[in-house]
Amino acid sequence: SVLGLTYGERAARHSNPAARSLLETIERKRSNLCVSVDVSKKANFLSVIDAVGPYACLIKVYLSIIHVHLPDMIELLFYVLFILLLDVCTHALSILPLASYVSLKTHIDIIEDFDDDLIKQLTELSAKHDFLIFEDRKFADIGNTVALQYSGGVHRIASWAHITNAHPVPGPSIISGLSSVGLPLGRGLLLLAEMSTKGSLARGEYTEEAVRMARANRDFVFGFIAQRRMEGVGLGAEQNEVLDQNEDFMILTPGVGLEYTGDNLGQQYNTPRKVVLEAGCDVIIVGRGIYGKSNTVNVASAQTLAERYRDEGWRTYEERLKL
Ligand code: BMP
Repeated sequence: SVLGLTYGERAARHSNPAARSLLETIERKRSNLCVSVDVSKKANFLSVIDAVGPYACLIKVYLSIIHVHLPDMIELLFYVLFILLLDVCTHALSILPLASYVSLKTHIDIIEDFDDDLIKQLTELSAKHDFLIFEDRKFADIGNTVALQYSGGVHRIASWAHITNAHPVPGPSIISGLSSVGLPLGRGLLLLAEMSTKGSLARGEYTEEAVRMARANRDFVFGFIAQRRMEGVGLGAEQNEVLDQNEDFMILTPGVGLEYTGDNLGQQYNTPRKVVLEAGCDVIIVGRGIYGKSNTVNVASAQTLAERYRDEGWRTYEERLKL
């Protein structure tokens, strides 16, 4: 098991540059804390990151929830209308017979327009505080579409996010699509093998398949979003698969909180201790436990709590090493 190794020792066992860099950052900063910054105002978003940055190895963001400013919104609308018009012209012949029940499908997030200053500041903070950036995009489409979503659109995720993630639901082609964009840039991917929510369907055979998909794409997929280490999962004798002694996937775990057991929308929390020591996970992902639940973000308290979660996560890891 890799549980007896330090994060630093494990860095050498990964060929993916983002994985190596994450493990080295964890070791250097003595922090296995990933702060999840799900706040929707640019100013709050950046000030929370500036405050918690010193304590985190990784900052998890989901840029689609940042509000687009009104002027940008109007411009965006023109783009959409323009594209729709183009689409209608190009496909006029095939669409005309269907005119009464036509519906046009777009991918709004591959439209070019966004506040580049936010990305600039985020990247500067990542250098200032020495953390990596994980865009929690949860890709879930066919290979060709995810490649477009990952490389282009409003957010151009691949150009700044060291790490992103995907649902394995479409099968291995989602990895091919994303790695065609991310691998040349030295990016890394996590698969959502399990979820923290009540009643999650990501279990059993689905989780097993996720592990097999990752195993077949080790250069790009370096770990999972999961609730436990999943050792031996996907290695059933009937599959004739051989256990790779060097197998070292990173397990990043959301649904972590010290104060609560859940929210009223299905989220379930475990303590850092349970996650790192009992479940053998590598990185704790903490959101509202740090930046709070109200709309007004208290930066000072976010800083104190980030320090507390970092200390708890690291202490537990050191305890795990001694087992
Ligand atoms: P919080 O600690 O505030 O509950 O936030 C958890 C974060 O992790 C959210 O951004 C959520 O989208 C994400 N997440 C999760 O909670 N469970 C999962 O299984 C996968 C996730 O990405």
